[in-house]
Amino acid sequence: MKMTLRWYGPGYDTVSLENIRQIPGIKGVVTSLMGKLPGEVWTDEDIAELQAAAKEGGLDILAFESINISDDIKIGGAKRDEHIANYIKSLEAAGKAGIQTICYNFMPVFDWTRTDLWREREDGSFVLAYNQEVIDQVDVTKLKESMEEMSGGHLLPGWEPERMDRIRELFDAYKDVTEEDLFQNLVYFLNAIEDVCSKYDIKMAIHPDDPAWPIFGLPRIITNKEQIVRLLTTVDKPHNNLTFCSGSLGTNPKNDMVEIIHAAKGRIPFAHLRNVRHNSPTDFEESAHLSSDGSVDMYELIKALHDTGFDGIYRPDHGRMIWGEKALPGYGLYDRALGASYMEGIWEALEKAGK
Ligand SMILES: [Mn+2]
Repeated sequence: MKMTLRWYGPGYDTVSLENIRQIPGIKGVVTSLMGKLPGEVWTDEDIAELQAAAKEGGLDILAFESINISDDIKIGGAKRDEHIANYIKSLEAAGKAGIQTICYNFMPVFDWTRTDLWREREDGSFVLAYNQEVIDQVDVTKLKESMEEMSGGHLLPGWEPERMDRIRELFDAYKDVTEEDLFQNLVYFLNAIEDVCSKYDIKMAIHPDDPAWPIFGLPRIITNKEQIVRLLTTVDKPHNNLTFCSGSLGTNPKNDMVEIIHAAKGRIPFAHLRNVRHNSPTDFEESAHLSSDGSVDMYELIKALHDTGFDGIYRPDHGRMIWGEKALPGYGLYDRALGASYMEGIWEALEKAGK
């Protein structure tokens, strides 16, 4: 498995490529055009510029995370076909540039959701956390302000302010969209992009919903094994794949992630690996990567990837904020580097034990 780190690109990330490059075993970065709104075209020039910036730091781009899907595509709205045509142009540009793994998600309105971006742990580190009781009391129209406050003014991926300004309108637009509608709109999208994906051997890798259950009364369709298997079998084509994310699927203790990896065997080109600690049935926090620090057995997960022949890319996903670092919540350098080394060690042991 090839280790990568997420890098937000020039002007967005606080961690330099020079530092990322010094993490032992790093093979490249996964990144995105942060300035693009969902529905807009990624041009050849946009991608060439981003690739040049990565190259200047000595690293290649191994995947795009993410090319976001517009709400019109998710809802099946008036601009769906126009936005899909734009998405196809973006995929064409990515394919021409040699980038063949594309992460995306199909979550309505909100990308990942947390209630605390700076929860202090016993050891003085800071982590992202989620508490359902807080969510149940939250006024969604004020969520943008509270996220902005918690992020310390950084632009959070998936929380584009332009979209959050229209939050009421968005909730209205999703009001009659059922889980089944959302699923069928995803199938429509995947069928529509099949040709361009086959042309460039592009692997679309859907990211699970985070947290892995419906929130704010909005439908969620990628939260467990049954839903993932349904998607992979409904569009049973090489371009339809999963980003296996232990941080998202692991939010629900009922998910047996080893089983999910086996069920999606051969369809996981990209993995996000990290641990989660469940404090109560309604509260979890993002712990250090080690099995001993959280509720997920990371050895068993990585072994399941190894057993199923995983040869894709992975990233250590989020890390804790440690050693006084100031960075985008979840995306500091130090703890992600520690996590990466830990997981590289597990992989090396599995490789050698298998010989
Ligand atoms: Mn993830």
